[in-house]
Amino acid sequence: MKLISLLLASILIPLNTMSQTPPNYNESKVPALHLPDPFVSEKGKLIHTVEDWEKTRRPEIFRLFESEVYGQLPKDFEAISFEVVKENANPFSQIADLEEVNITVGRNGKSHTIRINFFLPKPQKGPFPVILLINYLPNYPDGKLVDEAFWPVRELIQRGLATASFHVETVAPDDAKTYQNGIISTLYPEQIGKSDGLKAFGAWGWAAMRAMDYLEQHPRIDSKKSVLVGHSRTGKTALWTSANDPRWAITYANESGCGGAALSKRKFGETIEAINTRFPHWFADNFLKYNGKEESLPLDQHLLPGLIAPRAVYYSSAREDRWADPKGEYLGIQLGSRIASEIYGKKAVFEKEFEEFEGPVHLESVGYHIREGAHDLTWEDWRIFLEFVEKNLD
Ligand code: GTR
Repeated sequence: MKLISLLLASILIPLNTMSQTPPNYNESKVPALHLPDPFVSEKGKLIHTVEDWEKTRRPEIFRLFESEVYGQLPKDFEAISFEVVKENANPFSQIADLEEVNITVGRNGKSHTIRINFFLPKPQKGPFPVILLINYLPNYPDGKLVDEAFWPVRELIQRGLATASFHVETVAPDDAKTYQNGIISTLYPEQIGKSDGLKAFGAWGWAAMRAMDYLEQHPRIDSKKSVLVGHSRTGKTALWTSANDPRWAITYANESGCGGAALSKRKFGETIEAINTRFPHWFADNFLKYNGKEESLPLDQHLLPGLIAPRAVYYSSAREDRWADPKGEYLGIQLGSRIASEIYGKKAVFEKEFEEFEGPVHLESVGYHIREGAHDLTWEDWRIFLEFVEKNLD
């Protein structure tokens, strides 16, 4: 199932983008980069201290991402309840407890229910660190809960970690025509039609926050040791979620590319026009203004890790995944980690240029690896990332 969808994706990319400018894969054609300075405020004030950052510059940058890139992520609701149901067999019953949790959220007399699947190591009581994966792969027709190649529950449980996942379809369908048919039209209809209104990434991020609401009150979970993981489209989502929700200790975006880890102004591989054309339901409508006009963006993705700092951020790339621009992803974290190092004093300086290093680079609160192969979240990615988790979850 997964293989077919990946093959289809790689076949579809060139076909779908044929009517637009063909993607650039030539480093010598990357334009000279003029990137906004994280350390100078909109009024020209130099930003040196944590207070300058948190009171002045961070809110400016957050507002730019909210209005120009991702759209709003509303935080208000009136009621939330959790119900543990038993619908599916536990595939790991020897080593883990399974909780299938319906999270119901109410606002303005309406409600919406999302589902998380949650495994906890047994027989230990915990409290356990927890990893939440945002899943978008096609639902399994046989109703099984886990594709182990993508979500290695057994290995996580064996390492003493609890792990949960939800599917984006239970929140907002991943479809340009129907994406509003979840929480957007039910709970937040006033967002529809706004140029900076809630779109699919914001909706999925909202669901990750509701999952955290559950994890936070769970007696067997140490929610201070929480890790949010997303691949590709949900890697982009994970980053925006964590910029909105300080409860995540570590945020991992695997091969999140355009609109995630990678610098848009490089225009290498997937461009803003390409992503907005294929996936108009992901980003705020304002993002359309930058189709073919990356140079006029008042920000770039190197500013995103700073919104998460001093909490930890981890990126990874795959060498053949040129569509996601591995070098642009590396620059995103290399430049983005300056907030962690220069404002928060972390040992977080990426010394080497992209072309020189072999990696992985695991620093204090930031990390990166690149592996051979194509676009996918693989066990190799998890294994290397888990080494970073061990060092950064204390
Ligand atoms: C690609 C898309 C990317 C990325 C990915 C995915 O084809 O162009 O932006 O998000 O799909 O989520 O699988």
